[in-house]
Amino acid sequence: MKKRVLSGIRATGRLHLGNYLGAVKGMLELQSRDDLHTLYMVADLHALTTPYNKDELKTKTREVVLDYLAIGLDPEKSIIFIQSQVPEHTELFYLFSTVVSLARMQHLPTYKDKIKQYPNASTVALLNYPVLMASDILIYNASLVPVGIDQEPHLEVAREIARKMNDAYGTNFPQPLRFATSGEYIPSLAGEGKMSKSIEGSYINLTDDLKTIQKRLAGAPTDSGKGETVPTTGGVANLLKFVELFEGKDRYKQYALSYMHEGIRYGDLKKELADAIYKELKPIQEIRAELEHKTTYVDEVIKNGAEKARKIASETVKEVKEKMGLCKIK
Ligand code: AQP
Repeated sequence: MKKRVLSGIRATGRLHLGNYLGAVKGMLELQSRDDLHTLYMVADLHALTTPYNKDELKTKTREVVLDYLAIGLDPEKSIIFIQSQVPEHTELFYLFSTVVSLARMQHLPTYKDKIKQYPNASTVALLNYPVLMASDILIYNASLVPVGIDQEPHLEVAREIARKMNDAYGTNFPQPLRFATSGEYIPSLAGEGKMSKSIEGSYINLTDDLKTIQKRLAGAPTDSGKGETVPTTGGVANLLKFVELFEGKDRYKQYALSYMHEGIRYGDLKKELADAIYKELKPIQEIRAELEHKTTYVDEVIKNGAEKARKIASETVKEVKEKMGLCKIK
């Protein structure tokens, strides 16, 4: 049997370069491998773990499906589905929660960060996020997970749950590993932390036009443009990282040399970088604009995806329930 791959993105807004380079590029790469069976979801249940607007959730969920398709995820090769349309995820999540300690969840760095960001929204759902994520992955027995490096602590939880379930109940869950891309950590444009949908000034969206990209880059902090060593953290380091990602290593090296000699003119660097980013995003935006009119096609993709995913997921849940000693329906 082919190895399975699972990944997902929360339905919390437009995808940004971090989601694209850290997750979706890896999803694309794995989709083209013959030895793998890829499943990609829109994580709408995970979107409920931080404050959200219920009137916008459906639109945001569909936006991610459109982004997936525009970037090149192909329903002929991958199962593309919406998490809440496969209710088995939440059923397995509950079964998994019986082998996870409260303390383990409370000490996760991602949980601590989120309650700092949303002090009035420290819910049980947020605490349980990694357990649901383990269920998302293990329900398909997925062994490869293309996600950014920020998700590594959650993958460790998934591996622990797999081991505990296998030891306690004789299941045969794999130890899922992260599939890393060269963009596994995309920094914030603001100079500190990671690029994030919910941090204004930190991101460039995949749907941004050239003017918007230029405007967003204009806000990125810089320095005098000159120094003895090239900065490795902060605004300038982040800008140079984007140069490397979108214009290549050679261009990065040229700028690094300029920094230590004649100096960098950030106006020129930002203009050139905006062009390079837009060049990569323009074809995606063109396909996305076409997809916005193909309502029936997108509906079909979503419906078929849920059906295919449920077939696999229900088998796993049935097996786990039996192994955990729950009564079978006669
Ligand atoms: N800055 C990043 N660099 C590399 N990868 C990133 N990812 C997110 N930010 C970066 C990866 O994108 C995938 C989906 O992330 P998500 O939307 O499910 O959740 P998130 O990590 O919480 O993303 P955001 O943008 O930070 O959303 P908000 O602001 O809503 O919390 C994951 O694979 C993640 O690693």
